[in-house]
Amino acid sequence: MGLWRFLKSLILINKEVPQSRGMLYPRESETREVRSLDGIWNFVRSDQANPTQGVREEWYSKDLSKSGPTIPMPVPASYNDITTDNLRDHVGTVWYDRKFFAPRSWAVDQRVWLRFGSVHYEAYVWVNGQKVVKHEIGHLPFEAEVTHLLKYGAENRVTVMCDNALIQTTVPQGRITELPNDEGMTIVQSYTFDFFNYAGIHRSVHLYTTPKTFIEEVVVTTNLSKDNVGGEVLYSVKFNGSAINEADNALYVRAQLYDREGKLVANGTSDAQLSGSLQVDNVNPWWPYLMHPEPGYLYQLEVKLHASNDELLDVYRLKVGLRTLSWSNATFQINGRPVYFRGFGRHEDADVRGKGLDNALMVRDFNLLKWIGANAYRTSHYPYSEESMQFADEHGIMIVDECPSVDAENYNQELLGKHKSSLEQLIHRDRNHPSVVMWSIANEPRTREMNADSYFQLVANLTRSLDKTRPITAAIATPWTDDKAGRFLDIISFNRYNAWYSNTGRLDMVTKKVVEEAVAWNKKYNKPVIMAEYGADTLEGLHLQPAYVWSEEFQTEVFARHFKAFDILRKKGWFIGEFVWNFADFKTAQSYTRVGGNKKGVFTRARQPKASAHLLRKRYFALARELDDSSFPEDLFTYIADMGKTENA
Ligand code: GCB
Repeated sequence: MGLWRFLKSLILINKEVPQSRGMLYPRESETREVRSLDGIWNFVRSDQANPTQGVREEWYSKDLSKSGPTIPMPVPASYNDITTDNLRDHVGTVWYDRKFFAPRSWAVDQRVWLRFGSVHYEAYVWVNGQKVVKHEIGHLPFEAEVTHLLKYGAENRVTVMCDNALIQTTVPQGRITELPNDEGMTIVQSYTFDFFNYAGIHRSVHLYTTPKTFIEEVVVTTNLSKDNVGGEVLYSVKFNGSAINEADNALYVRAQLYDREGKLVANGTSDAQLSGSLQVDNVNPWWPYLMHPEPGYLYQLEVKLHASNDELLDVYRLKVGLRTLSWSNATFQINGRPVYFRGFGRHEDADVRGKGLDNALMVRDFNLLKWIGANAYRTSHYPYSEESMQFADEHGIMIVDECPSVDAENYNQELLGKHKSSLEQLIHRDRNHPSVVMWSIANEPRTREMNADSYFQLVANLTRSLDKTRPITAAIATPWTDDKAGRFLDIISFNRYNAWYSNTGRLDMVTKKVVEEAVAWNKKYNKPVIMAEYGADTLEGLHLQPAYVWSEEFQTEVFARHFKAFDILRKKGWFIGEFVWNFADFKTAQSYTRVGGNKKGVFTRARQPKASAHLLRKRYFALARELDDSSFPEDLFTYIADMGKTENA
């Protein structure tokens, strides 16, 4: 590398990132229709050695089946575990297509949008052979208008090319190498992060209609009075389309707020900028699970866009939770009450469907979260489905919302741009969710590396400029002595595996080390601290007494030693949460340290409890009782003996 290029690589410049538009979750209303394109699509994998063949041969210009044999592929789902051959480890492009009808009624006075909840990693989309959109970075939605490309009252075709290749400038990063194998040379994808790089059309595909002039964006923030009795909903709307009458600014919005029973509790008309506020008396604030008898209280906000002649143009409804967040160098508060986080790092991961959206799994997971008494989780290590965010709103589960940056290293300008863009897209998508209480801007970035400070300063600055209402964290594993990113965060999260990756098997080397490390982080940055990951791989059914690594006894003991540390730390005032790694077992790349995947789950991959789940449940409910006065579930303690507690009859 020449001197100039070397010097240039040291400087990271703050460049603007593209701004997301639209992308409201598709909902039906009297002015909108929604159609799902989920189902079985046709699928072709490209020749790994010839990944651009399909583009050169224009496979999108006709049915995929005309270019070669196709196989059926479910959408949404990862494609990796569907077949019985080596599709699992395919590197590069794959193709999907399907046909659909566009009703004749859509041809008049409507606009039609094609929306993908997530395609991992890079997606190219064509409709009837015309390119409509390209999107990079998985786990985030994207959409395009297809009004002029559709044949109405006729059959249409949508084609998707998806590329799973991860390189040093993708988020997350990976490496592609060419290695000799028994047939000659082959392409190998490697990555440092610890979950399988599942790929494909992971979330639902929708077609939806809007009127010609429609509500493109709604942003909501809320305030509560000091005594939590009075509430305020501030809304701001953007429209798209030409205003019906001459002056664009003649449009206005009518906003109505309904409570859970459907009673109108506030309404108002916007100003000329389509912003306004609604005042709510005797408000039901949004509270986390077990912090209040009625957690997750949601109102419905009805937004009606009107032309100046009062003609109703568009209607969009969304759920709104009224709550406030505040934080200092020692606490995190919701509605003025201190919060102690008890929960998990998780993954979107399941047998067969990989990272594909699965409502049965999602509902089961929320039932387990509530059973175990958790009040929060981190969306490690990427944005989770929009449906799960809505579910968290409704159930009062707090979310530490993480962007897809994991194990970031070799900081460079292109990576910085995409990392920032992933946060811009995440905040654009999730800003209205009351459940989202914190942004996590990275997991285990290599924060001792050169440039880590300027890189994370720029990432944190962007995040703050987009949302001032929530604090910023990152889950850091770099030793506190070497870390260069913590000073740009509001809350320090650290990941550490005492008795597992360090001092393996030494249960007597946990408690003190956890306390010492948390204290050191707090001393260095004077900020609240969360232990965002701790745990031990555990093979369900392996029992060894005395505790030995991989056994259920060992996981239980590791947890108990951490609980002791957390209770010492809680007394210090600035220690605000504990997250087990992981909620459930999950698939990883093949490695000799992983038996069928990462087994640090408290639940198995099939979502059944290991022994540690019962212990954790007792702890989480004990914390809820101590801190928020909630009561114990009846089955929390198994009857063993009278223990002298019952009165003699
Ligand atoms: C970590 C990572 C997580 C891994 C975990 C482990 O620090 O953040 O992605 O799965 O450790 O089990 O090694």
